[in-house]
Amino acid sequence: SASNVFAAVDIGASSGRVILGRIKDGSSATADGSVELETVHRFPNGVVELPGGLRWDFDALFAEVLAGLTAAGTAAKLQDETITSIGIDTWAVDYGLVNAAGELMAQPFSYRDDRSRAAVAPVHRKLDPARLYATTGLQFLQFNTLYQLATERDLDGLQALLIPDLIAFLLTGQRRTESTNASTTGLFDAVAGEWATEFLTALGLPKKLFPPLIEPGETVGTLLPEIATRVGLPTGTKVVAVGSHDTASAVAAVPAQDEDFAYISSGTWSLVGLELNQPVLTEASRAANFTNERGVDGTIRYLRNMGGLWLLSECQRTWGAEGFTPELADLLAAASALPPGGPQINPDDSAFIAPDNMPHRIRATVRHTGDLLPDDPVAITRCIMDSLATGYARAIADAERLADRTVDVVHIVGGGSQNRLLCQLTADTTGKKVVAGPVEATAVGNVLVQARAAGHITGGLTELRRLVVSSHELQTFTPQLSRL
Ligand code: ADP
Ligand code: LRH
Repeated sequence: SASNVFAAVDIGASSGRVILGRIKDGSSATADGSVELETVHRFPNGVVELPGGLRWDFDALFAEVLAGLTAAGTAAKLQDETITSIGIDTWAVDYGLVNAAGELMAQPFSYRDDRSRAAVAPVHRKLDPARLYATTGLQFLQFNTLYQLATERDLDGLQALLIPDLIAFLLTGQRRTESTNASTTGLFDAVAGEWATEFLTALGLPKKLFPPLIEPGETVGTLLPEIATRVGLPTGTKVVAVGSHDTASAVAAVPAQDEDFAYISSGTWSLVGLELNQPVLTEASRAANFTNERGVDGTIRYLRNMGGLWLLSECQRTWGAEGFTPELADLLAAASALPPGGPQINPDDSAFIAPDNMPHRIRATVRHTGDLLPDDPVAITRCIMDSLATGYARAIADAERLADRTVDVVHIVGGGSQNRLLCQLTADTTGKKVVAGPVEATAVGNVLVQARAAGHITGGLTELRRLVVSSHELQTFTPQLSRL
């Protein structure tokens, strides 16, 4: 029974999965190592309208995690294998409040809930945005954790556990804050790699609101006996910290080799940027709304958090409610056939954050600019793709300028890497080669960090990425000048 098998729990805003990752010949000496994925459990996710706001159905998600781990154990047993460890990643910024007894006080709010918007001005009166940026390097988004926390009434005796940390806590009983995700709170010092305690104090937040930091690769703990029994895994099974911010895991698995690359993690959101060794904390960077999030191995994910395929999935939800349910592939094929040069929107418009009749809001925004977008799903789909591709090109050009870099290739990973129209338009708007895939980069990054912690891989991100390249079929798109 080999111990080269790892379970990745990866929950995005639109869906979650539990994946078994197997490392074959991963030592850096062998060039032909590989990482193979087996998806053992999949489930939908989305915000739910509950009394008091937009929240995540965390109890349901945790039940899916347990079901997924059970399925993982069963799949491993079938191959006479033992799962070495479990890694967890989810979307960033959101948290659950837990009391001293370890009880979750309420289902966690979603960052799409509007309540944090009103907290922005009061927070900025206490902490000037320029000062916040100079320390945290975090792009302003109205839902960053610090604004959400500013809406809480009474935090006495409570701790805030970011979503992956909350899952790890329920599995192991151990409270930690994984550092890549901590970097999305607005309360984390990007240079020191520590909590910016002075900001917690300035906002009147308890000093110990968050549990101590843990780095990707360190062990959180082992499964609680009752959990191990419930999912049928050995009690000694470890939970290992990975890049628990899904974007950190995705970037760790970008199949880049030696080239200067940009990446786009394309899913519900589009995370567009560069990997750097040092944060860029300049006023120009702040003005351009670039973030310096922490990556695996202390790297900086210098990126812009842009609107993403939420724009399309929300349209699909509205059309579905109206009885129009085309296959995504058909919709994209029809949109590809439309001529270029149609109307565009700003995907970052805060008007698009909440879930509510997206086609109408997109058309209203276009009308506002004096243009016209027909009430036609194909035209609306094309408008979204053109707008995203334009935004991607602008973000990459801005990142190159602000970080003083030039990139040769753009890697697109995540669900959006399957969208050929979007990939081609991105090649056209950037004028750069686009390499698409892997779709499951996040789970791959999650598995690779665990495998390295277990000693199956040695080296840094370059060595991890070598395994991604050798294990995945990637698609290349070259700029077509005729489309410009
Ligand atoms: P998240 O992690 O934010 O939940 P994903 O990375 O799973 O998001 O990406 C989901 C998106 O990927 C969907 O909204 C959809 O637009 C896109 N997608 C999924 N499957 C396909 C496909 N077969 N072709 C084109 N796009 C796809
Ligand atoms: C993508 C993501 C992104 C965050 C957003 C809240 O899933 O983690 O990096 O900014 O969700």
